[in-house]
Amino acid sequence: LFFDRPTEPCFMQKGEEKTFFRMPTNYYPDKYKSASNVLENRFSDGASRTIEVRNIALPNLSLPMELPYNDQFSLFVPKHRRMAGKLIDIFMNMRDLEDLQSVCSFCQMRINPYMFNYCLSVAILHRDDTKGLTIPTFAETFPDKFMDPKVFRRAREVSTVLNAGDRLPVLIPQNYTAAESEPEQRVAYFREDIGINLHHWHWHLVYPFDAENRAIVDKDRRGELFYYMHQQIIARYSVERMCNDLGRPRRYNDFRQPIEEGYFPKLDSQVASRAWPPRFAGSTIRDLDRPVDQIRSDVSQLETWRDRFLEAIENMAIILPNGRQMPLNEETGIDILGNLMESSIISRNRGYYGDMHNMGHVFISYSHDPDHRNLEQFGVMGDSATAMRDPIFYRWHAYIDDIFHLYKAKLPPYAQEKLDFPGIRVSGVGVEGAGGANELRTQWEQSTVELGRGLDFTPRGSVLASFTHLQHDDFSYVISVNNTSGSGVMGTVRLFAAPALDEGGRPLAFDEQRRLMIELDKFTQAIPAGSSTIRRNSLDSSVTIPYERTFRNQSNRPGDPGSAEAAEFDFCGCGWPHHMLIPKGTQRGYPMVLFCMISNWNEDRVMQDLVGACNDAASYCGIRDRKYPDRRPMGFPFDRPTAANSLADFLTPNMAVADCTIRFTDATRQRAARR
Ligand code: CUO
Repeated sequence: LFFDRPTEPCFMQKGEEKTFFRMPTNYYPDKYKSASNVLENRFSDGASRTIEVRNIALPNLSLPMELPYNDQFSLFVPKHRRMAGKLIDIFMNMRDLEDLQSVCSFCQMRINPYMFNYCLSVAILHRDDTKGLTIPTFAETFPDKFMDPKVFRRAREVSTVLNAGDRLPVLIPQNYTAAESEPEQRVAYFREDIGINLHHWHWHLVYPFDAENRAIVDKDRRGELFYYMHQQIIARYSVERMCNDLGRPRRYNDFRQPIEEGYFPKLDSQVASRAWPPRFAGSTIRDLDRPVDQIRSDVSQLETWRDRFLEAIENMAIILPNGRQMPLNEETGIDILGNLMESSIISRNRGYYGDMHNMGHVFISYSHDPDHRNLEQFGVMGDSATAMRDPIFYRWHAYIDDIFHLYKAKLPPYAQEKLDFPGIRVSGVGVEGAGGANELRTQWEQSTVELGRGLDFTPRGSVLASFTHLQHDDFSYVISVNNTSGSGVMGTVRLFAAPALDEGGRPLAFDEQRRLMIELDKFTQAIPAGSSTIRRNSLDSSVTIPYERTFRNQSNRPGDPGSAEAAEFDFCGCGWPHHMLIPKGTQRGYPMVLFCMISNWNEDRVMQDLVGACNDAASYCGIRDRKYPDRRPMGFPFDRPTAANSLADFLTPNMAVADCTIRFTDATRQRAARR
């Protein structure tokens, strides 16, 4: 209930069943204290259930309460990160659920709603006694971070005029942030996709930057996953651009040059009652001096940190706080660099390597008001739920990615025996679906998302918004294998796809193509002796989560009892949205190459128990409370350069490729109510 109606007082009602929280008088915020009796009577009236909130000795909340209730909240701003880290610790340290409930009741009207939601989500995700608790999707709680604010006006109108059952969905326009004359708009469907932005928000929720409880931050191969998940975003976005006659994103590597791309988000913050500031084309990042955010940092600082990374990569060693060098090796180097670069509290030397990636977000997000003279808040780059809307996100991360690749380029190419799986031959791979053999089909699809939860102070009940997103027809991979080892073996099937041609229509150089390889799926497979065929449904991808999990609006809207299915999904919301599994393609048919490798499971496996874990979108998200389920470097076998001149030269017998096309139809279908 703490997630429902985020800025309303915690006198909750769920559907027809009204629940009343009886709070100790001292829990009421000052503005309501004198009226606490009136409020009690008003909200307990007709309640079928009363929850007595335990009166506990409250922890010291002064640090998190420093953020004004009606301000924006950014995980990238160091001060906000510290405040959130403190609040996470408070929530984590409450000795039982009742105490957690008490402190939440106290906090809800005092703590900034964005920060409250974030910290409580992190705590629920990490506390032993809250695992399995269903939390509404962030797009329902704060729909203002995901869609055109005109929608809310219409939704309020609809809610006020009509009863829940009679309300028609409110339409979210498909292209509302720029005109067609802006070339970047061609990929707005990707940048502004609700599911993609939810995935990114969720990823950063699963991997918080700051908390006293180190275990929350210090997760298995966290730094490497930071590198890999964002590398894949850049690869996917690059391919998406290429399908739309745009070049790959240019790295944002010269911090003194203006940023060519502007971005006008057309989002309003319902909490802060402010429009998100735009960034005009040709803006340049400037030295920051914003006492309100406790930020004072010069652009030259970013350059210094960058140079230190380049120096570390040059030397293949980082400098530790005690002045000693720590070598970057094949096993842990990328993880160490990822943690330094992001950075989080597990950075090995924040004093020297700083906070490069996060502060890049901060510099860009304040380029319109670097000294706060206009009292403006950060732009969309300052929030992990909105950053991916802005074209500069991809230019910044393309540069971060490039630095990681500089490092990867210093590692030796994989030797033949690391790639091969003796006795296993993949004789063919292909896809089958509605488009026939090796043709994938895409189109638009119209779906709905629940807004009722995020609309404060309007009549209760469901109100849906319908929006249009990319979708593809489901398909299957068909893989022919020949096992001559004489007995059954276990293998890991790795599926990737990359464009066949560059922007000029020429075959892509292999070194560029490997960096555009997008992971489609990865799974463990028993391979019997002799010839066999593996069929794998695209819906089972280890990269994606199903549509219902991304949005969770069908089974779990306010008023519906949380279904068993919803409970099972609980907090496994991290995962690339399935509807964005494959790029849009083109109407003519966009040529891609599909790649399949079967590697030796004995060299890949991580022995662990996966019962009850969220493990079906592990490729980009890892597995909750477990190790990353693949011992190989993330991105294997394409994460390092090789001597091969072409993909064909690179192949060992346990690999196969197929030419595929993605054909896009410019038509919109309605999403079936449930699938
Ligand atoms: Cu995910 Cu830059 O880290 O946004």
